Amino acid sequence: MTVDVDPGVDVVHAETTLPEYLALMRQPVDFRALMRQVAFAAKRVAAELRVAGLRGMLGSTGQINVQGETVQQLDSYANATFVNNLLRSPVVSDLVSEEMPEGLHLARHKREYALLFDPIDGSSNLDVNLSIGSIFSVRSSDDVLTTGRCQLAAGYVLYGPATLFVLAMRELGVHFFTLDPTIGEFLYWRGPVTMPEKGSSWGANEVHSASWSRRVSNFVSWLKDATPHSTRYSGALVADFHRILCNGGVYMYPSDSTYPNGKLRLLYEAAPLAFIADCAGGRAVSEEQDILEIQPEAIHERTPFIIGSRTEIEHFLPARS
Ligand code: AFP
Repeated sequence: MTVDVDPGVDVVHAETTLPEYLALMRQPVDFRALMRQVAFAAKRVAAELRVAGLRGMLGSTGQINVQGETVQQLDSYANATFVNNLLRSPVVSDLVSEEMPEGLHLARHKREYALLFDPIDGSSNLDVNLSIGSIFSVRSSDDVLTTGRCQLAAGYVLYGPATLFVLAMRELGVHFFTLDPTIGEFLYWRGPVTMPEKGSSWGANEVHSASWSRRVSNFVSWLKDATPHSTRYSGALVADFHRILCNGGVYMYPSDSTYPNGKLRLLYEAAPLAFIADCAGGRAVSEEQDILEIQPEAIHERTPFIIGSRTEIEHFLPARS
């Protein structure tokens, strides 16, 4: 298999590894080093997930995290794996994780990258052996609390039947790499990926529908009745977003009476996926504004989140006069 790349750039082929791809695309050496550490952590997590049940690694630690949620043993394992690998990288000077109450500032000779991440997204799927993910956002260390437009790159790892590394970079778009576990490498699979203009599925946790805003409820009626979209909701944002990235459609976690500010975390869930959607031609909004325009005030803040194909998201947005 060969894929089209810019003229003058060596050809990317089926055996191209993630580090080789980034080198071919002339990405900065320090960014390549950072991605190597992220990919290494993801490979460790993927390997652990395959045998976690056999090793007694399922179930909770008995602790509650900064979000007030029960910490699963694998949340804790994955967080430690990401942190320990990133601590080894001299190019990372700040770390923000869903599982850590405070950000970590590392003593480095220069401030360079910040990595903001959710080590395991969709933890309730762990004990039932369903798909989960890891989400990450790369920023300059000086830009941790700035809008999502300032992200330098973003991506996620989807631990499904195959383990996929999805990476979005503004100038290169969104590309997929598949882990070949027999050689322990993420190999180039496809890209640049574009999200279909319109899809045929939508997903949300409808138990909260009674307290959705009228605008959200009207939008859902339109999705269900006017342009029939099937329901798809797995309990793992990465898995649900990946379906939409590939096939189009909508995922939403709007505000409701349980989560008046939305459930999802802006910096390491909503903003990176919004950046990926934007690079692929899709869109993400809170109920008020574009996710990429929100000015964060705290590392763990939440936001209502509606993401998907342009046709559907633009239907949700209020008509401009
Ligand atoms: P965590 O496992 O990181 O806490 O994330 C789960 C999640 O934020 C997202 O992945 C799901 O789409 C959403 O929560 C599911 O929430 P409900 O169980 O309330 O539907």
